Amino acid sequence: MTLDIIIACLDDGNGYLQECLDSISAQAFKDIRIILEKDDPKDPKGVAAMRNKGLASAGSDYVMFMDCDDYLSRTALTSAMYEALKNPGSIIRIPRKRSLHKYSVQLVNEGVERDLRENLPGSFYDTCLGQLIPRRLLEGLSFEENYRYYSDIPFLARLYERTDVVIADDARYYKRVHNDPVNYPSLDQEINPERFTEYCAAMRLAAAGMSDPRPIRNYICQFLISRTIVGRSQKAAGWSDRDMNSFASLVAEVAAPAIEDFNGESKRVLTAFKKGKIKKVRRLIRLHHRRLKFHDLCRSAHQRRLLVYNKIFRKLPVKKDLVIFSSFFGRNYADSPRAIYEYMAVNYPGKKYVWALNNTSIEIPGHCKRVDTHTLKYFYYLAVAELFVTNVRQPEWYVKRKEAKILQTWHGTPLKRLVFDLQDVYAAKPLEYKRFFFRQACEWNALVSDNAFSTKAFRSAFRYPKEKIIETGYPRNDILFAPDIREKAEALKKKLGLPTNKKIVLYAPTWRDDETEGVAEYGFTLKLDLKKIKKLSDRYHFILRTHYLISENLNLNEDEKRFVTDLSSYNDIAELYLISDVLITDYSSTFFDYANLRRPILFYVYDLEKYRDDLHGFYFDMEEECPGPLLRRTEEVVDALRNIDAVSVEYAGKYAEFREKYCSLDDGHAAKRVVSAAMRL
Ligand code: C2G
Repeated sequence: MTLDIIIACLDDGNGYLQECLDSISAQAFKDIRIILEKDDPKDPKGVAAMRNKGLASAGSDYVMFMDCDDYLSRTALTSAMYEALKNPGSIIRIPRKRSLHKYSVQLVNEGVERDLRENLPGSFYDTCLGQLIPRRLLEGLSFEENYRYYSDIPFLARLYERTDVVIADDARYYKRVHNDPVNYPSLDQEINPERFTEYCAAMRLAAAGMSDPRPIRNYICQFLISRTIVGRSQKAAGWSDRDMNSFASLVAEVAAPAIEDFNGESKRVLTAFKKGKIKKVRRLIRLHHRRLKFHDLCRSAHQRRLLVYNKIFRKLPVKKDLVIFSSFFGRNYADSPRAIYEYMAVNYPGKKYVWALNNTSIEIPGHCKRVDTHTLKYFYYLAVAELFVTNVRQPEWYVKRKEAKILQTWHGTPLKRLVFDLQDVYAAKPLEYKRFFFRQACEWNALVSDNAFSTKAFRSAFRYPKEKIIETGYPRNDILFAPDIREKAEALKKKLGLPTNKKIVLYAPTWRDDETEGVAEYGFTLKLDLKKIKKLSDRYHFILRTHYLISENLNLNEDEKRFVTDLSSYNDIAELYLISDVLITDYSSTFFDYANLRRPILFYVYDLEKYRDDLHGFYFDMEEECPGPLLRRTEEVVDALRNIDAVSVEYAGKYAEFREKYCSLDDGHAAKRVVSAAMRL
């Protein structure tokens, strides 16, 4: 059996086309002919025309359509062809999943799928992609070239009347999600007021071409119900009267007989459409969303707090001299917000201070209130505070008021590419991430930068204006210049029960974007082989500390606990720097801070190529600039620790250059400089 794959392409698919072709050439099934129909960017004819051109030259047993920015799972065609052998004459449908990842990363994440598209009954009308179609069934069929978005619908409506559809369950067709709809929207993401007019025309054409239009009638009804009185999308509420009337006449003239198959609210909405009662449709949509809102309020304390925040607290006067601090979303009393608070508490005693801190076991010096981020008080203080000092993005629901100010300290010198400098976004809401981030960054009155390198990166990553950046060194590093760091370190080691007769090694890796465990939760696989590390336990004691986004606990056994202490939940990593004689890290920004101590740094970068080339990308050339060796295996880490003095000598020059470039502003007084700038905001 042979297969023609027709790929309609406008340009190089913004670099995605190669991944599409790679995924095809990687298939075990080889009897494939690729028909690549490139549209002329100067005079584009559209996808339908390209596909018709491809059809004209097709000659294999089966035909499949792909978009140039999509790709196939490794065994997709083997699985599909197996189904074709078992079901000769049927259409073999490869289930579509949306992917946020590059092809190379998706392969690693095979199975880590997000079925982001609800499977509407009959939803196979909306695209011909990823279906192996017996070519003999395509006789007399073509795509309507006047349509930009919905030429698949009439084409499929007639095709499905000629045979049945069999699903190849083990196969996957990945629909690549464009996470930058601002600069590179896919057809689905294009905003076009004509879109629904075309949709209705395509549906009419589909119904007219069918000997039995019942399936498409049902599909039209399902589509309207799913967009108006199912789910939380508010899009239908925003439909123009013109679109509403298009749908109304589509229901009246095409789908009306199917209304009898529905009941309750669905039937009410469809009947209102059929009668052209647009006001009633809008009322039913509003009612649906009010019911959801009420349900939310009953079910979710957060929604109730949000209602009070928006309807009451935001209307209260902003309290002058009230400052609220938050570090890592209320997790820690740490980082630059802590340093700024401790400076202000001494030098601005007349102000009132609030800390958003969920861990009640952490002590906060001085006079301040503390609120848990899950309480109404937190919403209250965020609404009325004059100054909000935070080291991460403000909550999505937070609205900065005119009289209020946000001092964003961020949480490290960026080694990893960020936000607008990222092609692939792995955040919890990838499609909104860049849009949200930009809105939030616009609300920051000032952004603290540790050095010129950070300033440059932040301007590009956040699209943030230079004049609002306070380049002063990092307040969080002031602690590293305190005169009593030795005493503090000894006291802390005793408090933590760490041996004082051994050197302490801190292993502080960052998180991996593709080890998702859930929304903003990541897994962590300890790649440091503790059995080998144990050989050093006569000289060293190890602290393991995973990133705060890592939700998994490190399960150390009793033997390991003799030479390893897990301090992942310890409040402030800056204090752990003080007690550590050596830092082992990877792509974490920790080393830009630790370098202020002039102590050895080792880089355990077992997945450097994947992290740099596939996952995140860097602003910083690690091979070139790291002030310590890049180590790939535990054995190398053991050797480096065994010869740590020689390593320090070998990297002394690079270390000095590194400090000059990244640490020159850190001098123990950054908090003072930041606060005096903040007071002028
Ligand atoms: N951190 C920590 N423990 C770790 C890793 C990081 O306490 N094991 C803290 C450090 O203060 C570090 C900060 O979290 O500076 C940021 O962590 P990164 O590993 O650099 O990763 P990320 O949170 O993605 O921030 O500009 C900084 C970037 O935004 C990176």
